[in-house]
Amino acid sequence: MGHKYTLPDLPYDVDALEPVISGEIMSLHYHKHHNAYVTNLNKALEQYADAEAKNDIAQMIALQSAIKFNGGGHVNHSIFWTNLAPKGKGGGEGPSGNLATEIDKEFGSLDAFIEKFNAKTVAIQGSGWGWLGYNKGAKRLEIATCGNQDPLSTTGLIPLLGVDVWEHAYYLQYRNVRPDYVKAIWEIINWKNVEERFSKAQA
Ligand code: MN3
Repeated sequence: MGHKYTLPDLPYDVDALEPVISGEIMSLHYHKHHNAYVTNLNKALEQYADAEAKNDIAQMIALQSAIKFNGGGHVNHSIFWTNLAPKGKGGGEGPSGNLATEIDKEFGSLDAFIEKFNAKTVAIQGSGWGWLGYNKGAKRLEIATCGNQDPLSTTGLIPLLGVDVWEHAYYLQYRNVRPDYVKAIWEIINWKNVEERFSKAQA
């Protein structure tokens, strides 16, 4: 049997992102939702290995949507937790260096980037994610959105910063008002983490 995926440690306490994201939301989101993606990913991969051992291609194909959904959920949330930081511990402190320069070059300013990112992310129909990604071929930053748990890798971009707009990410606190959640989240974005991802993506 291959590698078992595990729930990564949360880099802060569940209530550390308050008041932007409540401890109740974080606790459910991490311990229940992310944990379920990990459990179901491992289950699907185990079934896939069985099907592969039996040369059962029809079953292998049938399992691909479960691998995409749960594997995507695991990949996306593992990035998302590190993209966030408590206020006073880096949260919302703004990009610097090369990343700041590239954001200005691509979008005009940080505020213009945030405005564009929020508009696209708020407009996602149903569940999904808004992303800042790096297009390595074109050497450019791009804003993209993905439905469901499709990881950004399905678009060819390298993920730098993701915002989860599934209702489980905000509904208990922001109810149906997704724009308020997406507006507030910039107060806890861990730009240091985004910069590290940008450096690695360019290497
Ligand atoms: Mn989520």
